Amino acid sequence: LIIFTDLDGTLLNSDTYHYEAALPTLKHLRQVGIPVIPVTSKTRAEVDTWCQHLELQDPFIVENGSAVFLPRGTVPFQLPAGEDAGAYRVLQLGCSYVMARAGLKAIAQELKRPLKGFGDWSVEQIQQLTGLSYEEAKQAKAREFTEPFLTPKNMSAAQLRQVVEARGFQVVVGDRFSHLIGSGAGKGVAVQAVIDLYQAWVPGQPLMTLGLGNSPNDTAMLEQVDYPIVVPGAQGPHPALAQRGWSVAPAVAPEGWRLVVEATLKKLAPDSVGQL
Ligand code: 2M8
Repeated sequence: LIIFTDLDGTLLNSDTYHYEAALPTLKHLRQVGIPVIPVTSKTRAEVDTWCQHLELQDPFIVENGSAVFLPRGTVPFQLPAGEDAGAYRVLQLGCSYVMARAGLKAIAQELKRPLKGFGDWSVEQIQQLTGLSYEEAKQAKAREFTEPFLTPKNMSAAQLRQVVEARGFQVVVGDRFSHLIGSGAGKGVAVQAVIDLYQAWVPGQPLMTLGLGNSPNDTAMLEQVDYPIVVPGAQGPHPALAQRGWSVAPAVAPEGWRLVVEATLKKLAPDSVGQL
């Protein structure tokens, strides 16, 4: 079993970012060797810090599937060819941040709208928009591949998508922001790349995959896994995910995450449940 999980609003509470309720479950998963792979809009700098809080040592996927970071010292499979950054082998799927910023400017000009993103804001402004601490907002601003921007009002999603795609980018919708990402990126392709690496390590053995998300930008990840789970917000599951008929966790993050992961473990991997 491999667990792929979004962070904001899925494993971390969407307003307070608290996560403590999930720590015992995460510890158990680590002890029984079930990888927990963050798949998030967050930057490498943010996820690095979150991996320390959550005590995760597994691969992670940043900036909406723009890059997969594989810790060279701990992954069981053979590392694919690629560049190294610090302790990681990096599989880049998306474009550079410079490209994303230039893309946002060009799209804004074409739409005659002042589209504003993280590159236009100070750390303090990002704090106000997100509720992150100064240090966290600084890490969120340290973007390498994608640009989160305020979704323009009075414009259909289809109209925005058309202009974005004509310029060779994609747009995905997170909790608070839209994200301009490269054409080769995506939570779905990045999750599949990680599944392929684990599968090559145990050829012929069936791998089970569980995915958890809460926003439209999680759709591609949830489509890629065997067991997709939607974590609801305070108002219930996001309508775009609710209409897919996927299972919905019984509570918001992080309690909903814990409950649904423990229930799934008992069903799919009863031998690994132990003291849970
Ligand atoms: C952004 O991501 C969230 C995720 O859904 C959003 O769109 O609201 C990203 O910029 C991320 O880096 C940042 O940590 C987060 C903070 O709320 O916002």
